[in-house]
Amino acid sequence: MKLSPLQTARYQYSPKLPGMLRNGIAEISVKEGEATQSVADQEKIKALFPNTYGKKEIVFEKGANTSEAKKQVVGVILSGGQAPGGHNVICGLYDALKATDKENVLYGFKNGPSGLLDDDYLIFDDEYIDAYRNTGGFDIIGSGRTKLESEDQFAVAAEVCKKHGITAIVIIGGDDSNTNAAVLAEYFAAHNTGVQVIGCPKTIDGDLKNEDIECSFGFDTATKTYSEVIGNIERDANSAKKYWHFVKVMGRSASHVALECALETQPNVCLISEEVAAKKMSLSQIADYIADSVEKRAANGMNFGVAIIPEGVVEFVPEFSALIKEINELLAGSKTEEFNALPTWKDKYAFIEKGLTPESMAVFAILPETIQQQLFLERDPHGNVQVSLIESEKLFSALVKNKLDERKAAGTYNGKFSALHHFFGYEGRCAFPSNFDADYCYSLGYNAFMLIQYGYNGYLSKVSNLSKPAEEWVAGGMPITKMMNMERRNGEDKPVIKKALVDLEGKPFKYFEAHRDEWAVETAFTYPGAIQYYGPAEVCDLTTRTLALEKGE
Ligand code: FBP
Repeated sequence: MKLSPLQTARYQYSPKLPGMLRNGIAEISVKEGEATQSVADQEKIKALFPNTYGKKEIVFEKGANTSEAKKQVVGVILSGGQAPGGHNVICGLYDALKATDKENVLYGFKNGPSGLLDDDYLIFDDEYIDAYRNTGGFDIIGSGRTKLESEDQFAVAAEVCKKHGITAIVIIGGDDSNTNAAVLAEYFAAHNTGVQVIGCPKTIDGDLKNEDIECSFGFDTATKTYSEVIGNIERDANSAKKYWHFVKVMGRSASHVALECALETQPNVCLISEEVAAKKMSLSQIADYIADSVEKRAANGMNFGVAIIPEGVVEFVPEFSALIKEINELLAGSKTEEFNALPTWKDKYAFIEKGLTPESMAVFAILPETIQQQLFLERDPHGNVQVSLIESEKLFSALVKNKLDERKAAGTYNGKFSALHHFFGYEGRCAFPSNFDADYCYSLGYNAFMLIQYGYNGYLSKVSNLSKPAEEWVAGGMPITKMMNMERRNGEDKPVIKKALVDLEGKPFKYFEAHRDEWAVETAFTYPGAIQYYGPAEVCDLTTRTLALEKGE
């Protein structure tokens, strides 16, 4: 494989560990804190996790290692969407495992959780690991979205572990995968398998965070990557002064990615889905909100700008989610065939008009035709509309254009509006991890092994105090059950880790709210530039603005 100069240089980078993990394995002792309670629904969660509930929070510190000497055979799984730093979690895990005992073994189950069920694996050695240090991607073993959630799957997993003498499984995943890690841990404990399960918090979406987990890994690099490009687009817009750019960013339901990019780049507009839901905004109100910025800037001679749109926003518009529900029902069962058999879009439109309520039809009617067709043509295997595929950046620019045409006719607007569209998601998920993510991930993996070595089961690897230099980070573990509550999922009450949406009372949103009116009218763009890997710490080791604001910095 031909290596780029950066890749060669990154192989040599030594990730920074928290101070308490720096003196070598023999000098890592454990301090147990208080017994924990789940964040809500304590009785129910306790009943569901009788073997793993209520365990103590733990913190590592410098001191004599008192863990029991035992050969460890660990299996690791990457679960879900790629996030920069995943390779370093595995490198940190491998290094701690080998530093403890050269005879320890690390299995990598391939292509996500299905690798464990299919017993599809590789065994890591130094040469293999060294080719992935500090690199982006999940290609070290591949990832997948199979969910490990049923008793049958757990029984197969237990068999596979027994076959290889596996003592622990590390699951690197988001809120769902770590919820399942907790259920698997409970199963292993209840069946006396002796196999431990440790989770690591991953996702670029930033929605796996709570009072224990300050941020999921990958969020830092992904948002820095998007912010770099958004900043470049802003500078282009400010140079040519002729385009409005509508930029959709990934992040699934939560708007953490959009908000962080806005804090980094100060665009004219950034929608926050959670606010749209709280204010019950309609499509028309959102379009007016954006059009106001276009109009005010045009009045100052600035027919250009940048608007950031979070991936999940349309789901948060009440009238739009009602429309989606009706479309799903309209095409349930054999009606899909009936619909597909209609020869022209005009016939299909008449079918739709007949089937929707007048309220939903009114919403449908204002959508651009390409979006109308997307709603009916691109559907998942269950026949449901794939909301994530809706090109909301194009939807909103079209709705804004309609508003501006109306305003032009009314004589209140006399500018030019020319829109360009972008979607940033995959571009950031496999970037070379920033120093922050390289350090954080390596620490999470190293720490995960220490949790295994000290015998913990059903814990999330926890590294905190992240807005400070790595020396001051605090390494330890938290029982996953502590982060759980009961939620209704697919018609059933389930114990889950609560997904973190943007907190409208939180400091990052409040900062944005206090500045956005100015940004909407002025050209207040900021240009973060590319991630820097080498140079002064104040340039290279920066955390996100979100984390800094949350920590009051
Ligand atoms: P995870 O939640 O698994 O970390 O994935 C995040 C994400 O990148 C979302 O932002 C996005 O909506 C989704 O994955 C895309 O999924 P896919 O890779 O299957 O297209």
